[in-house]
Amino acid sequence: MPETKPFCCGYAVIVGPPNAGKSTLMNHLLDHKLSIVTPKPQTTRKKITGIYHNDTCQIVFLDTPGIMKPMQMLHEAMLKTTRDTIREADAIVMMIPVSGKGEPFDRSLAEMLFGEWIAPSGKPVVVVLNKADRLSTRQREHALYLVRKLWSPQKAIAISALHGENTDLLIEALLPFMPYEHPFYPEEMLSTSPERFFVGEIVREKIFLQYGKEIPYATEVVIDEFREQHEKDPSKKDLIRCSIVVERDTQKHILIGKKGAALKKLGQAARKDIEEFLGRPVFLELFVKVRPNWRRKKGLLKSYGY
Ligand SMILES: Nc1nc2c(ncn2[C@@H]2O[C@H](COP(=O)(O)OP(=O)(O)OP(=O)(O)O)[C@@H](O)[C@H]2O)c(=O)[nH]1
Ligand SMILES: [Mg+2]
Repeated sequence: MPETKPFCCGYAVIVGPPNAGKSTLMNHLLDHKLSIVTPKPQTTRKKITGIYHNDTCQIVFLDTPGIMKPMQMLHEAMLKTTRDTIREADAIVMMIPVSGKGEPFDRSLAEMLFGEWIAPSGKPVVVVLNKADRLSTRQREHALYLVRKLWSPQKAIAISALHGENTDLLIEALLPFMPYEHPFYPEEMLSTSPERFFVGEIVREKIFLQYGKEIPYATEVVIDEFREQHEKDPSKKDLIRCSIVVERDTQKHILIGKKGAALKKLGQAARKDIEEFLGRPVFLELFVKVRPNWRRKKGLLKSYGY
């Protein structure tokens, strides 16, 4: 008789600098676009739960905001999220992005990450060197050697989240640290966050992709109304009313564009992805509001869920 492995379950937090590929990794593991991904740093602002299932384990992945030097109250709230999420986890996936030129990774950044955020938690850590598609085999081996020498993690793996390379090794590496014997969530469940949260995130992703400079960073998205009409009457589309909050009038004008063209384009791109995500058609209405300095105002930040 083949030996059957006991079932295991637990929480694994993905921690790393902004733009490392944390959200890309979670999406790849779940085979679902759950967390938004853009080429700009500081895309993820809140904890995103993604539940990975297979026959032998359930791993609840926690995607977190990237670790950076806080410049304002919003950043401090984001970092607090990451800190609190590390506390919840049974194991840490420390993600370091590699570069193809010079040193294989930013050593001072990685040392700060390990010394200030990972080591003090005392939790098991699997280091993943992401974007390894940029390295030759020799460079990969050198980078892994450095990681093992510097921090002696439980495991170190070079992966490409974008191309799904070696991500199965990460699942295997996490299994010994998943302490529970029964799954927490039903098999069809992908996340604990509600649909409306992801709808807001999709709008935010499109803003990050469509606008440049400070616009994405000065923007917050709030779902004012999510009227699910479809379930009661399948001939009706769900209605989503969404506010885009910016800090200044000039930003509002840029968001809206000439004769509303930019906002229209944004709405079209967001609606397409929202419909794909929900699997049903929707009406999406976007409004732009100015809330001066919302990123520095405790009350406003709190009302936006930070
Ligand atoms: N070449 C390469 N690019 C990658 C890889 N993984 C992610 N990227 C790219 O890196 C960028 C950032 O990816 P994200 O997943 O948003 O990074 P993140 O760590 O979640 O970033 P924040 O949410 O800002 O903290 C995107 O343009 C990805 O396509 C990889 O394995 N190889
Ligand atoms: Mg992210």
